[in-house]
Amino acid sequence: MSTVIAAIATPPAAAGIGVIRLSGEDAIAVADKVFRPLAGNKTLSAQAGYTALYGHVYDAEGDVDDCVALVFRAPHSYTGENVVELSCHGGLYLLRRCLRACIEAGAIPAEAGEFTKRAFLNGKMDLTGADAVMDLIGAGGALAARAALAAREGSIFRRTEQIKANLLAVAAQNAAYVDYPDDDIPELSPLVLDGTLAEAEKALSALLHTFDAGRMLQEGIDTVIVGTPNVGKSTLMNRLSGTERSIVTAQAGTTRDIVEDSVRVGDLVLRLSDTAGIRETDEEVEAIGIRRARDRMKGAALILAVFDGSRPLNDDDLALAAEVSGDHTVAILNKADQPPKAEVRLLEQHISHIVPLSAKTGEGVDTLTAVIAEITGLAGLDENAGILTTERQRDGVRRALEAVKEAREALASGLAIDAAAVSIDAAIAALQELTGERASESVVNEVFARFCVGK
Ligand SMILES: Nc1nc2c(ncn2[C@@H]2O[C@H](COP(=O)(O)OP(=O)(O)OP(=O)(O)O)[C@@H](O)[C@H]2O)c(=O)[nH]1
Ligand SMILES: [Mg+2]
Repeated sequence: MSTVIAAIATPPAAAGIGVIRLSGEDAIAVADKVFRPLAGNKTLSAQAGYTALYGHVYDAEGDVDDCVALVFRAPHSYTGENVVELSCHGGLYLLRRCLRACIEAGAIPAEAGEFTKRAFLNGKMDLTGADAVMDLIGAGGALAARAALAAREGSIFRRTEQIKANLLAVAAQNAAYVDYPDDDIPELSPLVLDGTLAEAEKALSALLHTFDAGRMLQEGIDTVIVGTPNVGKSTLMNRLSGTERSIVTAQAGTTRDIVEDSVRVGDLVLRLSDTAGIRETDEEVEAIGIRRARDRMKGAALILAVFDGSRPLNDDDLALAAEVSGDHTVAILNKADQPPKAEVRLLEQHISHIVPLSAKTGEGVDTLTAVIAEITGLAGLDENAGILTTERQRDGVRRALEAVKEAREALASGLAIDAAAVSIDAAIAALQELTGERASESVVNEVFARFCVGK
């Protein structure tokens, strides 16, 4: 029998509504001890699932708050157990008092992630679905939210199950052949086996490749705005963030330190840094700012290199263009509201994506958004296909892929099928750990360690 856990499921702040959640076999009985419906002859215990009663919550001192109690009956609830949600007023004092009343009535305080952990243990979702619950809560943009919802509903699970099923089929056939030599079970042909493994390798590496995109979706795209002084970097930062986050003046060298903001551009989230204008200088403070800008560029997933399109490019611009050249750089030809004077040809030698834009009027921002989606690989992303977002998931798929490759190498070097079978089992085990079908307690605990209380 499971204990009854209880927690405040909403943020601890003044709000219209605050929810206390109880889960466990006796959750409804515990709730009955603290909740009295307005219609005096009713009890929560007599209620069917998916129904609500209006009433009051009481503790030893008396009436605490009025509230709506929702009843969910096992297995048709989030956790798969009996669940009651008490929707009270969202004040911290009231919620704590209601929670204490539930605990005095026999519930114990839930640990972080314990509701979802119970959902996993009761077969309501696999471990990748549980991972996605936190991704869903943390999603900063539409694409990330859609991907997390799909994963919550099993998109990663289905993708790995398909791969696992194919591996299991060949492993089972081989085991049957070895274990029952008298039963006329045909031996696996190395060619057929290699075909299955090749397919698994392709599917696993495609899945592994979704990780970079998944991380960008989840955490935002690490983006740095660079350029020579006065080209409009800070104006672009403000345009994208929709606020006056960075100071803009007509003077060169206005931005000295890094200014950061997380901004939503279309369906994507950029973690933007505005930086000091890069040029040759003897001035000490400016030089420090320029060094920071260069440091910030290292490891950035996306560089927005800004150039002033309303004047000819100078030596500093061209040096910078050479410095930032690469396939994750977009050259922004700013001040497109002015007659064009910059020689695009000179930029094209270093940077393949060039977007004319006016940070002042906003013209060209849509094109920039589309180009960013394209070069980060997020444009062609099918968010419903299953996208990896956590290190744990990446590691599980990587281990399965390595094992499949080992199996193929064993076959290619002419070893007996049994040698490959060991690696195939390892690949299956890695996938079973990923979905939690066969995961150790420490793996399960690691997943729920990043959860919040009440979820
Ligand atoms: N016409 C026009 N002017 C712009 C545009 N973007 C920026 N400016 C002007 O260019 C000047 C410099 O803008 P900033 O955004 O401060 O430029 P910056 O690159 O951040 O400059 P530093 O921080 O000094 O390196 C300001 O006078 C802006 O108003 C634009 O799209 N069109
Ligand atoms: Mg600036």
